[in-house]
Amino acid sequence: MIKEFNKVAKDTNNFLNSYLKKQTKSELLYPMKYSLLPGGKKIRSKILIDVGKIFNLSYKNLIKIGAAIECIHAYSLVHDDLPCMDNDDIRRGKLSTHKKFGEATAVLAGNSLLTLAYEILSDKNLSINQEKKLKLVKLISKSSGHTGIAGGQFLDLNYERKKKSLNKIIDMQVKKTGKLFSFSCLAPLILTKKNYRIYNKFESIGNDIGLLFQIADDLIDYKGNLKKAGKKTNKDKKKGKATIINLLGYKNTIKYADRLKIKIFNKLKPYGKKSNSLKKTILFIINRQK
Ligand code: GRG
Repeated sequence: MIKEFNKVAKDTNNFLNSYLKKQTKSELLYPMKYSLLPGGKKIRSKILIDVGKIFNLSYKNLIKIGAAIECIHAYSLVHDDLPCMDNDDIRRGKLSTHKKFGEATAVLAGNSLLTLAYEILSDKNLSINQEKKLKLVKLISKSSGHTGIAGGQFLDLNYERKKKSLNKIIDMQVKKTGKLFSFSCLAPLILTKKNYRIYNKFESIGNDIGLLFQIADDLIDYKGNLKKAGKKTNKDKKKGKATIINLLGYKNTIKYADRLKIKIFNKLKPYGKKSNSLKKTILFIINRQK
């Protein structure tokens, strides 16, 4: 499992490295690289590859699409760490981008990572037809903007120190984290032109994987430590974050996550062995320590 993870991470990083090398030089390239590489677990790319396996898709194309996802993800982390957001000094075991380069540079490097994602998706070297490219661009935009990551982040900041219902917390976490996972699950379907029923099913699988991922992240904050997590922990309680753990407590959150896992696995049953890789990644998500 770790071997498969490492391969996806390595191939994604290699692609991003050579893509950045071909860019016209600018002063922002270094802070962009710092925020993007070698980067984190590349779990969104791994999910994309796993779903691609179910539908027998080309690994090479998926690595490129995954690289675009990782650019948006890195951008969201750079902005998430800013003083006006979650104000964090450490990310991926090193200084967060604004701590290393200053706030203005972090904002601009983040913005440039966002636009890089669109550059990668619309690149002529991504060998898929224009119609599919356009669909990918539209979906990744919806996943990142006010109906996705940015909208979820807005709610997350707004819900601090407020008592929110489970449904409101789930809605916020699905937007903040789930929508990009949902993109990872849907991009392969765009490439294969699957029908609406399957599309809706994988959209909901993606949202649920993202929610599960966010719950695991909150559990790491609750129980983990800086050395293992590569970022400060025990922050959610101090900040009064609206999380499922803060609402339901530790034990009930574990039960909730277990039910969510069973729900996802049931939806994957029709795909038999072809979904084994995705199932293993989901188990990794639940048991991860960073
Ligand atoms: C519109 C893209 C965009 C961003 C602006 C700041 C912001 C709005 C959104 C923040 C969203 C955010 C940081 C969500 C948390 C998701 C999460 C649990 C991140 C940790 O992901 P990992 O563990 O990180 O995959 P690595 O380091 O492994 O890549």
